[in-house]
Amino acid sequence: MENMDIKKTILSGVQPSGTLTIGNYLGALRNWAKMQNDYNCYFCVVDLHAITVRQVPAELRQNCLKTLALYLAVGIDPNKNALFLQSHVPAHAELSWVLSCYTMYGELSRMTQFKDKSAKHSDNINAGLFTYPVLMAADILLYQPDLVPVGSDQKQHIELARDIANRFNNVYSETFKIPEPYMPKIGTRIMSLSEPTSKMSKSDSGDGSIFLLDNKDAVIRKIKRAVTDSGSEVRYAEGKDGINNLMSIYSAFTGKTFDEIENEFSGKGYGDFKLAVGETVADALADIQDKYNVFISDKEQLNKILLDGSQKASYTAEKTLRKVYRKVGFYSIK
Ligand code: AQP
Repeated sequence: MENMDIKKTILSGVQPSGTLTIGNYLGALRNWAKMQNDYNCYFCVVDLHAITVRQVPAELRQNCLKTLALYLAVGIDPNKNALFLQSHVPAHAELSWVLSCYTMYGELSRMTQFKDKSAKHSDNINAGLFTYPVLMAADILLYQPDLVPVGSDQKQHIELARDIANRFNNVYSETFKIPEPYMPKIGTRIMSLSEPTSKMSKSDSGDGSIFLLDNKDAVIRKIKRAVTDSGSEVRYAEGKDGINNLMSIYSAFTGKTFDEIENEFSGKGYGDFKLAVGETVADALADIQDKYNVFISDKEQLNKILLDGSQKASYTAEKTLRKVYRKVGFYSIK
């Protein structure tokens, strides 16, 4: 039997706030699948985070299962990893409260995601949107992970989680392991096709995002319409945000370097390049979708995976939470 104790631990999650994009895949999921044999892994669907933005309840429930089925479809094995919903492990919300008393207002005010999301949802700038990074710190610190594999957009949140952990450890004694962010070299920040200076997001409507469940026609159409510049040479360069983004996507899916891509398309225009990117992405997604369709149709199996996963996760999470409660001075009757 594998010895779980000698492996390092990783934790990561995705919000079920829509259908996952190739940004979520390249920035996060694909790396999880690669790391699962070498690490003791906790992969969560962070549904508590999703309600910082209004969700339709029936869609949120469905998106949780869809997200889980996508985890499985990209090759994440429920027998090797704990796969669970955040709301099934109450320790996340409980630790979040404690940590919020060790997080400064000024720190939260500096979070760029809060600024971006409050601009996007100006009619609903709720306290949860503001304290989101504290819940994320709790998500992470509960599992004492060594690494947190995420896209670079989450770097600031992980730095805050480290600061909160260090602060707590200094006030009491060593309680939390200080985790490191782990980011892919390519695909760390996939940009919107329609607005290549903003990141691709699953909650964006329109043609800026490629969703993992998009069909081939939609993928080809969106990439054909992707915003580029007035030039015609396929070359990675400052100011060519649209082309740089498509080159990153092509590179991430094919493994080709930027030099190889520039050679492949030398003398050809953006049209040929976009078609090649579209075909490559669509083929990769078709493979994921075939597997997804099998998993999503077996709700009983999905439920069982979630039950097993939340039991595994709760075991570790509860251990950390009990330690924290003891250190801060909560009275225990046990
Ligand atoms: N565009 C991206 N490029 C690379 N990585 C990305 N990630 C998200 N977008 C990109 C990574 O995906 C993981 C899960 O993110 P999340 O669901 O927790 O929330 P998010 O970062 O806010 O993702 P979205 O897609 O933009 O969701 P919405 O639209 O709901 O806000 C993280 O590891 C993230 O780095």
